[in-house]
Amino acid sequence: MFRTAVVRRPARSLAAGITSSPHLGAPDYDRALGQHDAYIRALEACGVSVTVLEALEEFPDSCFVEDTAVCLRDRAVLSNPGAPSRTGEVEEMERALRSFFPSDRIYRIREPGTLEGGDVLRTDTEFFVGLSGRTNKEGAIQLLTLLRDWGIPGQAVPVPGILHLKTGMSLVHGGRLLVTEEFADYPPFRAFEKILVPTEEAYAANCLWVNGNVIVPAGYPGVRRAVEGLGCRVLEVDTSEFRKIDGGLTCLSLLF
Ligand code: CIR
Repeated sequence: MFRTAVVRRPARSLAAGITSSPHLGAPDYDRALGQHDAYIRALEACGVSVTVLEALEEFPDSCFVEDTAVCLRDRAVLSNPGAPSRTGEVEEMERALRSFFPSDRIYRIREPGTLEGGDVLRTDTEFFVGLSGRTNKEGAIQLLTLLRDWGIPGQAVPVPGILHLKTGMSLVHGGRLLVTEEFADYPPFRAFEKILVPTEEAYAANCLWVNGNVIVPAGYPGVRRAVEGLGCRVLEVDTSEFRKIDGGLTCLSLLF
């Protein structure tokens, strides 16, 4: 059960965020703010208390707070983003997380390790840490070692040609995984019941499970139908402006 969410308001500089999809155009700041408001309302409707941090103009990608830390109920691990323009976001998040965790319960991923939270998938049984262009082996080992010391199992998995592990999969109701084609037969996830996302809806593989509800991105009817079929409550939030700079639903919050 998640009680708390931490989000950060999108900056006006959002349009300068890193993107692999320039053909989608630049995000519209006002529309992004409206979508962010709706995201906060959806989280609240799922029963979490939302802390909203101020925008950071010097960091265009800073609304994607998921990448800056991995939070458990009683401790947090600050990340070390593989994208150099995002490194400074971590210090800002550390300040915010101090209101939730004692300082001796805040850990960090250190050089030469890099890790972004978008590569960390938590399932009911274990953690998976994606090895991507943003998270390297050293960063993954540092996180997995901490988790192991805390009695939590986990493993590193290669991420095939997408931004983060959770760009292509997310945990939905009943411990199932919503996955894109690349992960349909991926050996590390063999034991999971999976729901395959149609290729044309690949962006919607990133949904957000919160306390028995699933938040889905607006505009992906196949994924919406599939998730509704699981018998949980489905909430829809439009993320079109965040998508333009490779952001999805999980990226926009830290939940614990
Ligand atoms: C980036 O490339 O870092 C941002 N434009 C998007 C980050 C998305 N974060 C996530 O998937 N966890």
